[in-house]
Amino acid sequence: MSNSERAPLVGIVMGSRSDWETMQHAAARLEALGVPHEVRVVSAHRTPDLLYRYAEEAAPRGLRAIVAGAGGAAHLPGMLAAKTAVPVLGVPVQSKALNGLDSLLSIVQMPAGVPVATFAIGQAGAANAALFAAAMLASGYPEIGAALDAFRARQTEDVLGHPDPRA
Ligand code: RP5
Repeated sequence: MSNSERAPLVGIVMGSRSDWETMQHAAARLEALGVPHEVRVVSAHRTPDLLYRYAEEAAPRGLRAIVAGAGGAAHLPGMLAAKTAVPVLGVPVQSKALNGLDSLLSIVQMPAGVPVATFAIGQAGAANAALFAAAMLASGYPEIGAALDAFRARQTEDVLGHPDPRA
């Protein structure tokens, strides 16, 4: 059974199918670390009722974190955070018009009391949000912690093993 078929611990959601190019990097990291997850398109503007339902059902369904990516007027992470106590990790998708600065500011400037952990614009943010979600789960799921430690060790070895950037 693949990690995306087991009862999900992490929900990856995005405002549009067009966000998948970015958000696939979150899914790939969770898959590699053996973190059960699901992937859904949930739009704050086009499917607001679905957004509410997703947020309300997140905790009872066992989700421990939601990685939410959106671009432009990126209200998805903030509105999810408004409707669930499950931690929301926001990923600003790089928009065409403003290169994702709009997305970043939309997500990061939450009012006190409704937190969204905000990551970098684009692919790096998606990858790091997934790694952060895995780190949040590590204390309760030792196998995820071990996978994260192994990933970090490989990453370090890779850098140390290739010290000459011309090679
Ligand atoms: C946002 O609008 C989505 O998150 C996406 O980044 C952006 C553009 O959506 P599409 O017009 O590509 O569907 O809601």
